Amino acid sequence: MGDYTHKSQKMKSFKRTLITSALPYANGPVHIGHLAGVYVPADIYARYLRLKGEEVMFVGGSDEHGVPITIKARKEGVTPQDIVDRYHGIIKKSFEGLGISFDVYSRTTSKTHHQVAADYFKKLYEKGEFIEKTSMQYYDEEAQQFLADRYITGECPHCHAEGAYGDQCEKCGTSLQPTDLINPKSAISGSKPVMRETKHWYLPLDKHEAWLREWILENHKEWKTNVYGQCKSWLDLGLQPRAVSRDLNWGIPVPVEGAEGKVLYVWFDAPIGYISNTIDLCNEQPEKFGNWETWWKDESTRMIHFIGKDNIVFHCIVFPSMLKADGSYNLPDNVPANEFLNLEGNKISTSKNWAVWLHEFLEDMPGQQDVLRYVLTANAPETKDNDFTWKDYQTRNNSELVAIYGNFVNRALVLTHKYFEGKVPARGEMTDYDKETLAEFAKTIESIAANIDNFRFREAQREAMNLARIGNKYLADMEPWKLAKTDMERTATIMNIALQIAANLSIAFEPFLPFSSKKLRDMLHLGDIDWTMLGDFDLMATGAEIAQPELLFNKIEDDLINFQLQKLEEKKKANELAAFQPDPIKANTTFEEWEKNDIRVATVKACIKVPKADKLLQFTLDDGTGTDRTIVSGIAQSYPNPEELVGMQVLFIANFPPRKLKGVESQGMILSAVDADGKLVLVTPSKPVHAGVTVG
Ligand code: B3M
Ligand code: ZN
Repeated sequence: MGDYTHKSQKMKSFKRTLITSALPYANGPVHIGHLAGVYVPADIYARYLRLKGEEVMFVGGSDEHGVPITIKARKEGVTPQDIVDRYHGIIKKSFEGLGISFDVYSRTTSKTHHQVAADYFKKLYEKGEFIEKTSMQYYDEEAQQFLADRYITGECPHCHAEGAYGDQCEKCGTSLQPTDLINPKSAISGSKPVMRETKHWYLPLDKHEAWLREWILENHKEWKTNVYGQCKSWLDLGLQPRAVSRDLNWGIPVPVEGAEGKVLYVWFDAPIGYISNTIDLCNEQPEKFGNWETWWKDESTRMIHFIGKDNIVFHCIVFPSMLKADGSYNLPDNVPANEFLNLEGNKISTSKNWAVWLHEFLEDMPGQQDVLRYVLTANAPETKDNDFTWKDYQTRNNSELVAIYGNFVNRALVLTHKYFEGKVPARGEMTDYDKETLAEFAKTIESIAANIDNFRFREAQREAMNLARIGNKYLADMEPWKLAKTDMERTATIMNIALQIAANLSIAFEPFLPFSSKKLRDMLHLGDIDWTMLGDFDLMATGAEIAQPELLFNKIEDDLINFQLQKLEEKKKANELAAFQPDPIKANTTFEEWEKNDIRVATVKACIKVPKADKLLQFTLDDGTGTDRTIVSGIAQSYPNPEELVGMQVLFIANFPPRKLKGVESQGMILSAVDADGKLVLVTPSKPVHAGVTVG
């Protein structure tokens, strides 16, 4: 087993690696942001270590507690258990579909987990590791329960929108405390909540601050800059005690007396889920994984947490404090958290349905798992937020996977069939160029490993693609299809080298692109592999038969990409419509006030775009006076073919003072409705009327 060298030059030897990946909330499916940030890198790492023959356990599972799940259940009129059953199923199946090679994928509603988490709490409680505090919180007397922040709505104190939540106003984005809300209301019964005293248990993080500072800031300088930086700013702000229980009826009951109606806070139980899932796995496969405690408590085990940046504080500060409070556990060795992936330039949002969902991708794009894995790694948000676009997906497939890797492999196999009846030809004397090619190849292999060891998966995959580039260039330079006419011996050597390179590629790409690597190995009739075989240029024995070639990757045409783009737009629109709320009614007016507006009907005689203004249309109207009236209106984006409006009747305010817009004098204002998506729609009489009549 290997020695693990930290960048900080601290040497540590280890025998096995426990890899955890954040447990996704089972209140929705998994999207490409989760994949790029957490699951694809964790899977690459797990596959790589397994290929190296190391002892690995890769733990995943669903996070099935917490308030959002209860809110979703209430909205749909089902139980929280129904919600988590549904999404756990979808998530688990879609991870399998993408080849995320968890050794265990369990759930925090499991019996094991409830027991393990409750015992964990009890031990800390008995050791005196918690403090108890009472505080005032909103209580719903009708529903007889305390209200989580999200269960209280009211008027936002900043923008005065109705329906702001106790933790945030979604209209203006301000973070709130429940007590900030004007006229708070319970989302459960609609009644006015009252303040009540409640008792909770807190983990005194302030007491852990000193050792955390030393452990992270002194001993883990090798952690990724984004992770180290976030930890440092938390620590520099000073840590506060954190509540580890909640007043809620969904979760793991707090296992001490006098705690009726209280459950463990979801962020207390979720990371313990990593332990419970380890226990489940060791019980299921004791011969393979042995005793669970070896994975959590033995000093020769190292633990790596793969997470997104929003989970850093929980994995670097809160969970380690929980582990330390117990006293018998290892701490994580590294927490290679990623930043966020955006989609087509906008933040991925579950509530706004702006996402590419994994289960839908697998249905829409069958057989393209490796393409998605490739693109997500190529654009992985390792050091900063990054963007996923469908156009880039297509380009990377067509000009990298197809044109470089796929093309090389296809040529190597097709030519072997063409000239050597599908058998690996014998390699003769190698030229200097052959030797240089293989030397460059071997050097690049080392760089893949070094990058993976340092959690730089993007760079590692880029180097793997460089290996394919080396092969592609070799064949392009050697032109065996020309040589075959004159020199079969030299052709044989070239094709032998090309096949050895192809065999190496099927190993080098295995952690990144497991589906196509397997397909390639099957075509080459290559059996079991391991990482040490990389750089061996005798993997393909002379005379061995290879299968008929099939394409490793297929070109992706525009229509597939356009379908995905359109799907995104439609979802966004459907969501905007579903989220529509009418503006609040304005203050009362009077008939006299209203009558001052001179609203009339006109017939459109002509309508053109205003030059150099993408929003403006210039209307020429018959307003019944016999003189044309010109009105400029900002609705060009709703009507891309303005000539089609000719003949239509519109309503306009005739007594607006004229004003100039882009050099055109506008005499009045045309009325339109603002649709839920913000688009303007012209208002027209339900039957034709005489141009110039008044509206009132
Ligand atoms: N479920 C948050 C998330 O999915 C949370 C992670 C738990 S990891 C122990 O981002
Ligand atoms: Zn607001």
